[in-house]
Amino acid sequence: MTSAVFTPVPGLLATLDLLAIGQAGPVLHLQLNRPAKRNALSDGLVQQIHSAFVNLPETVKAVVISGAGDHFCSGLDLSELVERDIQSAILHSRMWHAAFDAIQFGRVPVVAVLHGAVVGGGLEIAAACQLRVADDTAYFGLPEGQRGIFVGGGGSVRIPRLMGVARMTDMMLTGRVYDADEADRAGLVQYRVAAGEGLVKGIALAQKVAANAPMTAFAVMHALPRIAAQSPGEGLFTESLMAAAASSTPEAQDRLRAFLEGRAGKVVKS
Ligand code: 1HE
Repeated sequence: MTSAVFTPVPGLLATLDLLAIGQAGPVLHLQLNRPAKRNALSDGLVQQIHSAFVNLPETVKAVVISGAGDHFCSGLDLSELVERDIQSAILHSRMWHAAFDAIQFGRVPVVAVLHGAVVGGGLEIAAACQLRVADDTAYFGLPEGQRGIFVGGGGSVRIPRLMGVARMTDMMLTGRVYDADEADRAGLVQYRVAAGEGLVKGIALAQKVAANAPMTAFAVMHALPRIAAQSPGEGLFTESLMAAAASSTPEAQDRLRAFLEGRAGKVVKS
C-alpha cells in the first residue's frame, strides 16, 4: 500500500471528465477513466490528456499515468474510425502527436503503470513516458496490422527505440502479443511487479524522480532522446552544453557541496 494520500486537483484539471486526477505532494496521478470502453482513445480523451499535460500545477514534479478498470488502454477508439479523407487523417495523427509529445517533452517525467491490455495507441502512450512498470496481467500488442491500419501516435518513432525495429515489425505483421516478462526482456518496460502492485511501485518511483534537481530531470527528458537521434559529433556537443547548464545551477552546486561535506548519500548496491 502507498502511504501517499491523493486529493483531487481543482481548476481546469478537475473539468477533464475522461480522466481521474489526484495529487499527493509533488506527484500527480492521472488515470485514464473510460473503463467501460477499456480506456479506448477517443478524440476527446486524447485532447484531455493533452490539456492535462500542458496545464500541470507548478507544484507537480512527476506524473504517474494508469488506466481505470482491468486494462491500461485498448488503443484508438475504433468506433470513431470513420472514413476520413487523407488530410483529416493526417491532422488526426498530428493531434495524437501533439498530445503524446506533451507527455514525453513536458515539464516533468512520467511513469506509466501498465496492466491488462496495453495495445495500439495504449502502447504508444506508454512509449512516450520515461518509465514503464508492468504487472503480471499486462500484455502488449499492435493490432493495427490486423485492423488494416498503421500506428499514428508516434509508435513508429518511439517503440523501435525501446525494442528494435525487428520486434515491432513482427508484432505488426503477425499480431504477436508480448506478455509482461517478454516485454521486460525486450526492453518495453523497465520494472516488473506482481499483479495489482503496479501503482504502488509507480508512485514510489515517481516520488524518487520528484526529488531530483529540476534541471537534471529536464536534461534527462529533453536532451537524452534528442542526443540519441543526433550524430555522435552533434550528440557530444549537445551533451557538453547540457552538462554545463545543469552543473552551473545553484541546486547542483548545493548538492555537490553536500556530498563533499558528508551530508549526502553515497552510491550503494540495491
Ligand atoms: C472498444 C475498444 C476500442 C474495447 N475502440 N471500443 N485497438 C484494438 O484493436 C483493441 C480492441 N479491443 C480489444 O481487443 C478488447 O476490447 C480488449 C482486449 C482491450 C479488452 O477485452 P474485454 O473482453 O475486456 O472487453 P470487450 O468486451 O472487448 O470491450 C468492452 C467494451 O469496450 C465493448 O463495448 P460495448 O459497447 O460492447 O460494451 C468494446 O466494443 C469496447 N472497446 N476496445 C472502441 N479500441 C492512431 S494509431 C493507433 C491505432 C490503434 O490504437 S489500433 C488498436 C485498436
